[in-house]
Amino acid sequence: MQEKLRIAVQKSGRLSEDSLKLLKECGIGVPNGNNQLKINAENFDAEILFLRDDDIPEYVQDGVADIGFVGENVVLEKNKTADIVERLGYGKCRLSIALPKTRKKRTVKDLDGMKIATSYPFILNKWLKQNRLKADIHVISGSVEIAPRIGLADAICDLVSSGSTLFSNELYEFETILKSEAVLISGKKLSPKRRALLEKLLFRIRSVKKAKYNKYVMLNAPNKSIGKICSYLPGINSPTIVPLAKKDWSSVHSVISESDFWNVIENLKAAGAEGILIIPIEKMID
Ligand code: PRT
Ligand code: ZN
Repeated sequence: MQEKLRIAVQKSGRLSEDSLKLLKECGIGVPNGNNQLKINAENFDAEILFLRDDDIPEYVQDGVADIGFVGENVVLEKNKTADIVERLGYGKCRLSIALPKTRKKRTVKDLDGMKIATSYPFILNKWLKQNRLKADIHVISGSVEIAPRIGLADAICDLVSSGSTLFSNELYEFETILKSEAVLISGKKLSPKRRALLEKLLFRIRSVKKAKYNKYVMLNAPNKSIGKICSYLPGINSPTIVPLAKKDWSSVHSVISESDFWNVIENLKAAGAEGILIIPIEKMID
């Protein structure tokens, strides 16, 4: 039988859509499975397994799935044997300790002796130990944010993204203990064929990610300004310079990274660039 890469994806939840979108951008189609547990991917030797996110690390450890798309928070909490092979940039959140607004604390030492409700006992316990704190961990699986109000705990340790859940429960974020995002994990014992498929997928994921963080820029400028303009375009490759029909003018093409995007654009304008076009890049292949 032909070996396929078995890819675990969250069945339904915050990471499902972005994980399937990333696979699609990598040229891997996932047909609508009408609630199936397992489905063959299109255009790639892969099988998609739809699972609860909490189960993904264990399935990967046990070799039921070869790789999985899952939150780093879940990977660290489950503490299974799997490698994080790529950070994926979506599903960003933080695991934080939050306190009722009425309990103003100044240092983490103030957490000593408190009762903290969480669904992340492993990560919290590790953090408490590292900080030489003793707190009483109360494990609950959902709606952690209501624990202080019903008298179940003094504090909570839960995932936060916008902060609105904390706000509406009259809690404030006291200390972040982990920053998390979706990651790709892999089992330790992949067959050579499956490892090769993983490498192929990783190459595609990296090309997609790189394209997202970069933009193609095109601009026109008088030739006398080209030197200065090029100094603002470090880019990956040296810029392309094409003469324009307009005398003593050229068009400059390059790639700039999104992180310092606006600074670069402002510098280019100040240096005499005109008609600046910014174009999204679909894939970037090294
Ligand atoms: O059914 P299954 O077990 O598969 O899913 P689940 O309900 O356990 O997980 P799900 O779909 O809620 O989250 C999947 C993953 O998304 C998490 O493991 C994180 O890696 C990531 N993620 C990113 C988040 C959040 N942001 C997030 N905000 N997971 C949960 N939340 C919750 C948080 O627990 C809290 O209740 O959202 C609330 C806070 O959000 P804000 O925006 O109000 O701060
Ligand atoms: Zn879950």
